[in-house]
Order: sequence, then C-alpha cells, then structure tokens
Amino acid sequence: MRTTVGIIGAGPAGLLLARLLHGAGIDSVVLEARDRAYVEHRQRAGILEQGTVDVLRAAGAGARMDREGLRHDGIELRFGRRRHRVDFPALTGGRSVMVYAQTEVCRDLIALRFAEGGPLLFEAEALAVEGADTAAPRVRFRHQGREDVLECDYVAGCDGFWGVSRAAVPAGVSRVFERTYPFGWLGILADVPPSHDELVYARHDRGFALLSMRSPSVSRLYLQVPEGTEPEEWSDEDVWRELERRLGTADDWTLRRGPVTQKSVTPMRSYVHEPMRYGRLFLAGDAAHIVPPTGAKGLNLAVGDVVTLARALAHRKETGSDELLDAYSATCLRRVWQAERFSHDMTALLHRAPDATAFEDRLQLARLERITSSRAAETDLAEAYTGFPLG
Ligand code: RFL
Ligand code: PHB
Repeated sequence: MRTTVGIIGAGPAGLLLARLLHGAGIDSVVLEARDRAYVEHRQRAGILEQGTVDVLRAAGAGARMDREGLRHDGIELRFGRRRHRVDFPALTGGRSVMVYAQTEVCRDLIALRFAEGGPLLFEAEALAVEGADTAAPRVRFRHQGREDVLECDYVAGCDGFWGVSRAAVPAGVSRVFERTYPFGWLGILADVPPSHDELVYARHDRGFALLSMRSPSVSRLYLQVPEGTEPEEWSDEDVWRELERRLGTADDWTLRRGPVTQKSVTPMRSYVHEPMRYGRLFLAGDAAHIVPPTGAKGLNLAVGDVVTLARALAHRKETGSDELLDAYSATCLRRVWQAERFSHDMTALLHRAPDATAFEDRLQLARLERITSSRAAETDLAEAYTGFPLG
C-alpha cells in the first residue's frame, strides 16, 4: 500500500488531518487500531475553543456542531461556598467556547471521511514506523490478521499517548518534560439536565469538583480522587453526596441527581516530547503532549497541531519549499507550552494535594480572590480558557 501521508490514529488529530489534507488535494491513509464503535463512544473532552470551532466549520465539519453544540459565554468558579462568574466575551473582546463532545466531533469526521471515499482502516494497528529519517518512511501494521506495510512520503503520528510513533524518535534526539499528579478525576455521565447552565469549577477543602454537560439532558461531572482509585470504590450515592458537598453554595442552588450511565477514572499528567518532528515523522496531539484536563486544552491542542501540519504540507505541495515543515515543531511548541502552563496553573489553583499545608490552602484562596477581584487577573484566565491563537 502507498500514499502521500500515512496517518496513524483516528482520534480527533488523525481524522481532522485527513480532512484538511483532502481539502488541499493531498492523499492519505488513516490506520486505527480500535474498531469504529469504540472510537465513536470513548468519553473524553467536552469543550471546543473558538479557534477549534472555526477550523471545524472551515473544514466542512461544523453543520451538526452548529445545530447541537451549546455556546458558552462563561464559567463559574466556586470556593468558600461562594460563586463567581467569568464572563468570556466581556473580558476577551467577544470570544466564547462551545460544548460539543469529542465523540461527536469524531463521529462527524468519520462520516465525512467515508463520504469522501478516503481510506480509513479500523482494527489496523501500527506496529512500527521505519525509516523516519529517510525519504521513504514506512509504517508496518497488522490488519485482519495480516501484516502489511504502508509506504509514504510523510508519516503523521496521531496515535495518542500510548501509541507507537514516538518510539521511532531515537533516544538521543528526544527530550521529555513530565509531571504526574497525586490525584485523578472520577468522571460520571448521568441522564439528568445540568444543574447549572454553564460549567462550574469548584475548589473545596475535600478536593476539586467540576460540573459539565453533554447536552440539555445529559450531565458530565467530575470529582478529584486519590491517585490509583478504582471507579468501583465509589457507589453512585457516594458520588452524588460528594458532589453536593464540594459544589454546595451558601444560596439556594441544588444539584439535580439522575441515573449514572458511565463511571471512570482518569489519571492526571503533564507531558511534552520535544521535538515534535523527526525526519519525515510528525507527531501531533496526545502523541506529543498531554495536559491535565482542568484547562480543557487537550483536544484543542491536537487541532492546532494538525492545522499547522496540513498548512505546511500544502505549502510544500504548492511551492516545493520545506520551510513550514521545518518550522512545524517550534511553531506547535510555542502554543503547547502556553497550554501546559495554563493547565498546570488551573490544576494547582483548584485541586487539593494530599499533603497540602494550611499555608498552601491560604495561597490558593488568595489566588482565587485575586482572579475574582482583579479584571486583569480574570482576563488572563478568560483569554487562556477561550484559546491561544493558532500557529
Ligand atoms: P487520541 O484521541 O488518543 O487518539 C489516538 C488514536 O490513535 C489510536 N492508536 C493507534 N492506531 C493505530 N495503531 C496504533 N499503534 C495506535 N495506538 C493508538 C487510538 O486508538 C486512538 O483512536 O489522541 P488525539 O487525536 O491526539 O486527541 C487528543 C484528545 O483525545 C485529548 O487531548 C482530549 O481528550 C483531552 N481532554 C480534553 N481536551 C479538551 O480539549 N477539552 C476537554 O474538555 C477535555 N477533557 C480530556 C478531557 C481527556 C480526558 N481523558 C479521558 C484523558 C477529559 C478527560 C476525562
Ligand atoms: C468535560 O466536559 O468533559 C470537561 C469539561 C471541562 C474540562 C474538562 C472536561 O476542563
């Protein structure tokens, strides 16, 4: 099998890259290890930055998002049983975000890929990227019980944090920057209308809580839990009671309960692999970097990477110049590090470390007081949350 760009992974990064390349007249083959149902049902991100929304629309993938997505003009911060709304458009000159689940973005992009007739192979697991530093890189993969080789001009490693592409970068070239956190998020999906019309981020002495949503009738809620917690350790009743405690306010706000349809635990990590390119292999999305979910940045970073890569490949096709491909890693990393900083700061602002001292608790509250009383501090949060410019 032969193609111009071999794309490993059909998450948001790989699927959107395939769509953008199709628009630029560049052919690609997408290899995805899992089956279609798995990819379309994996519960993940929920918040799209303004820039991501614009990119999906321009790629012709925005029709259902515009019908079903929920535009949000702010978030609420809760601490000390008080509530404070951060008004995005007022602070950022009109920017907002969209609540539209990653599963829906993937479903839309998969449907488009099949409609355009482009190759997308499910249950096709890449085993290794070979010859990344040559003019003829190859992806070895297994599909329907047989091993095969995809020969390409370029390889896009869009295979997430646990993929194989990153391993093709020699140890002497790679530099890894990493932090793990001593807690994770227990997330539930519940068939009940959200108890607030915007997302609520709560800091509490017992730990962080987040109220989010998937639609006007489905709530998505998270609790900070100790690292290594198993979902089975928490009954539904325990989860609701703890959410009530951490999200509780001094006024008459109440949390609506409903049937829990899904429960899982996500570990938290910050990770950056530099450089994001080795020869003709380009890493994009979670394959190159991970952020803790507190800033809602992971999916949006993946979108930024593939927009930059698609533009560079189109430039190469039109002009023969490698200039933008050579700049790919540095261009992406500027935005990646801003998102790393913001996601780390939001995590530190709102979570309670198991060994937190009374002094650190007071500092956290002082930071929150600062954000809720200084327009400059609040604007900094609003600008970062609604998104840094692409490329
Ligand atoms: P993905 O989505 O992990 O996709 C990688 C794909 O590659 C496949 N794969 C392989 N295919 C072939 N051969 C191999 N050897 C392969 N190895 C792996 C995998 O099966 C998969 O289909 O990476 P991508 O495309 O880079 O997208 C990144 C995003 O998924 C991720 O950053 C976000 O989900 C992070 N995230 C959030 N991001 C946001 O922007 N806003 C949010 O609100 C948000 N909330 C979240 C999140 C992530 C969470 N979890 C579960 C980590 C909330 C949570 C709880
Ligand atoms: C979600 O809805 O899954 C979600 C929203 C905001 C975050 C993280 C996850 O910061």
